[in-house]
Amino acid sequence: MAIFGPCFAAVFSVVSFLLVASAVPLDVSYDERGIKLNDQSRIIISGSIHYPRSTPEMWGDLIKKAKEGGLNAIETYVFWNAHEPLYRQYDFEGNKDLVRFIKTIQDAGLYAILRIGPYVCAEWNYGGFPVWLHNLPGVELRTNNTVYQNEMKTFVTLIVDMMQKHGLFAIQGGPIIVAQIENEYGNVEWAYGNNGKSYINWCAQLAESYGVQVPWIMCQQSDAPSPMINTCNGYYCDQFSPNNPKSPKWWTENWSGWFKDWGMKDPHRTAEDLAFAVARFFQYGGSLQNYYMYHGGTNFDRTAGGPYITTSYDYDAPLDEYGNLNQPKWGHLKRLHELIMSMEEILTHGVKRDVDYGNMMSGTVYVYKGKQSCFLGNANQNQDFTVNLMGSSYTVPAWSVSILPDCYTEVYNTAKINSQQTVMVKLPNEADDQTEPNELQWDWRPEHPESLHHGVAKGSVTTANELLDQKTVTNDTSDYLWYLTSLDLSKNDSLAGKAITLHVHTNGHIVHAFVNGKHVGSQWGTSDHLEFIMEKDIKLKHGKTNSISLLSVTVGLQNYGANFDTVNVGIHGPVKLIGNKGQSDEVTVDLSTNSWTYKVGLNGMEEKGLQLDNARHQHGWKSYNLPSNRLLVWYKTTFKAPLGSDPVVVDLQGLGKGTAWVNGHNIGRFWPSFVASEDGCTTTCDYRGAYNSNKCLTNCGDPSQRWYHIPRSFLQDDGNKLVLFEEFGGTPLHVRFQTITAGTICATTDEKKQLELSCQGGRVMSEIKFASFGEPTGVCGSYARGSCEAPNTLSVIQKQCLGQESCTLDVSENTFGPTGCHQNVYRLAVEATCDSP
Ligand SMILES: *[C@@H]1O[C@H](CO)[C@@H](O)[C@H](O)[C@H]1NC(C)=O
Ligand SMILES: *[C@@H]1O[C@H](CO)[C@@H](O)[C@H](O)[C@H]1NC(C)=O
Ligand SMILES: *[C@@H]1O[C@H](CO)[C@@H](O)[C@H](O)[C@H]1NC(C)=O
Ligand SMILES: CC(=O)N[C@H]1CO[C@H](CO)[C@@H](O)[C@@H]1O
Repeated sequence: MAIFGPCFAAVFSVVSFLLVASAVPLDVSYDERGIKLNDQSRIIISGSIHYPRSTPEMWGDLIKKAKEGGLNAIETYVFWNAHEPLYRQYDFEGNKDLVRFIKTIQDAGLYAILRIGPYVCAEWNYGGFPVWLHNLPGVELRTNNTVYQNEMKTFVTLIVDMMQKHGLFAIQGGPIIVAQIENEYGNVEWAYGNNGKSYINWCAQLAESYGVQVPWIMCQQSDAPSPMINTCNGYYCDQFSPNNPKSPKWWTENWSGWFKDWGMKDPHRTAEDLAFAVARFFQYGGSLQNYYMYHGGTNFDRTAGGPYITTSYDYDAPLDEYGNLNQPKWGHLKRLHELIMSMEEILTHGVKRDVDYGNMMSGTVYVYKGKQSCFLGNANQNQDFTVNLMGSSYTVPAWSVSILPDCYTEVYNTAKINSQQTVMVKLPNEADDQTEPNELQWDWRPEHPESLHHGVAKGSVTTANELLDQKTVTNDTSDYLWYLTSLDLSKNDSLAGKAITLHVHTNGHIVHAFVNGKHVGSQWGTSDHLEFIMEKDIKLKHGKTNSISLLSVTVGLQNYGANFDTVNVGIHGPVKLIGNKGQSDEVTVDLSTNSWTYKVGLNGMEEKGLQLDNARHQHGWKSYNLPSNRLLVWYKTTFKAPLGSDPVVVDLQGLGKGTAWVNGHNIGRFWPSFVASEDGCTTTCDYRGAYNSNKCLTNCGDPSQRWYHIPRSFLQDDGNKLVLFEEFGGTPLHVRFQTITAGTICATTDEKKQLELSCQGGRVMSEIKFASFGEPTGVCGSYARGSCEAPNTLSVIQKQCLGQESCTLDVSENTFGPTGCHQNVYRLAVEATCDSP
């Protein structure tokens, strides 16, 4: 069947016919041009949506918006440690319901790419590996090791069997057309020597052994054994070619933005640069590309990796953390996707010819069945070029690609955005009348520091005459581990009469120290410096037994790098007491080989379950003398859900660091006191030139994350419970609940284009603040009229759009009347306010 035509509507009807037909078995194969579905060559435009980073209630909407954005596939990793948190105890419920997620993709008529890993990286805790795996005797991860390989095989087989049982592979009529084994192993393979090579061959054989009849990929694997397909990950993949000439050119991770660490600013990748990268990939013969991420979402609970990855995993993706369209990125890419899809047949079959104009300016012509399509790509970062193509001349702005589907009319240029920009706003919770921030009623209770009494501690404990790695002791069932010891100063007190310093060397990530139950200091590292030494002046009780309690806290386990799984975490020592430090009579008492008692977790969390706020522990909470700046304290309050359906966030400004729960759901770690440094931000962002994650930063000098997502499905109308565990000290008095919605929409569009204006979530345009068709200048919020304009522009737009959720304008003199300008191309600039109807 031919999938070709100048009209998008026609193309979509053909595509949807094919997708309905995908309920019947689909044969998947590929050649060097790309994937073939029932022997038909296809272009796949896919986007990553990780199911545990949203909720099942959100999945349908996210996938629908991805489809409307012009994608025909959704990609996800499979998260082993989410599914098997404890050895052989599986969890496929709620937002871990992988089958439901794949079926939601299928119901939307999209294809699925399943990257099983099981190593996934993904800024996910420990790269997706369960920590119990690391603690199995004799295990070595990601290499030729029988213990590891048996576990990997057990898990991968479980997932493949589960997909097969539910008929989810293409050959069964399901949506899965591509699967992945391992992940970016090529980046680290050098560190594993011959064992790495033999492991990768074993992975390939394992994948093949399932006989599921989909192509298997290995991204970033330049020695991928046939028939594994080596694919590219990165910001740009146009220069990539697979190691096997029979493999297609596929891009499995096109980074749509970047993730964020605690203490980092907000990274932004412009729509122009992202579109440029995608257009160049297709110009140079790519046929499958995947946005990493299309929706980033939220690292709920303890799923953030890193260490030091924030709870928000927004990624500046086309759909924002909450599932709203990130405009203009979403719309600018949608137009590109629709155009590329309309050229599917010629791109996958056409004879390709490249023209080099010099100065990084290139043209590509595809010819098929008497038709031709052209790309003009300018990779020069500061010079625009005017070039001749088949007798006509075209100007291609620096760092952009023009697409001419008939080699004559420029339908799209990656640097010219004709989609609206949406400025999102946060609105107060009208249901709770929170006009004053301290309307919420707070209860609190302390979390008492642990210490040894007569050599023992309450609750589940381990002891050892050494300092143990935190992962080994906790199996990562908690962020928190107490390292407890005591020192008898009744006999040989070499420290008597001296100024005493407590010295703690830790491999990360946070340590709080207590001596005889009294807090003496807290310190933390950063993503660049995980390992640090804390030294504090302390007082000891001479002639008595002194207790020393160190609370070590992890902030997500490392997820990337050669042997990342063996990186130490927690207090590895030395832990010392130093008398008269730096003086001639300095004495050191090394406590590292003392008897240490280990206690996993917090009393309030692991033992009492305060985060669940169940009836069992109602006593012990106080509603008076609300402390601020107190270390280790629990807070709780009750609130009404904001009205409507807009996404809900809680502003945790004022708090230090800890964990938050809503109605028992862990909404993630918070750390608003971790402020990004003042320097390095820009108000304008030049899309030209290669992107990196330090380009185009915002949010300097502000908390790296202040707002935390509460999915609507976690809420009931009234009586919602927010519980906070505060670790550093802060105040809950500024906490408030808000909704996120479109506030202002802006657009500038060239003549002869269609412009759709839309407020999301049932809001309508209440005011057109600016409208000019002619030669307007400026940016959203400060547009200005030019010397000429069509006089009716405002009234035409008011008539068509006011009171509407969305409206589509035909940008031309036919619509707005004559401009009286003498430019080649007139432009429309419009700014509108969105409000409740
Ligand atoms: C941690 O996991 C290992 C298996 O890898 C198990 O033997 C051990 O008992 C677990 N430890 C705890 C504290 O649960
Ligand atoms: C891989 O492991 C197996 C079994 O432990 C061993 O026989 C083989 O020599 C190893 N391969 C390499 C390349 O070391
Ligand atoms: C007393 O402590 C000091 C310093 O730790 C040590 O050098 C010395 O041997 C100890 N003496 C006795 C009698 O334990
Ligand atoms: C893994 C990978 O492909 N990394 C590349 C991503 O893109 C940046 C910037 O283009 C390169 O520097 C990395 O090597």
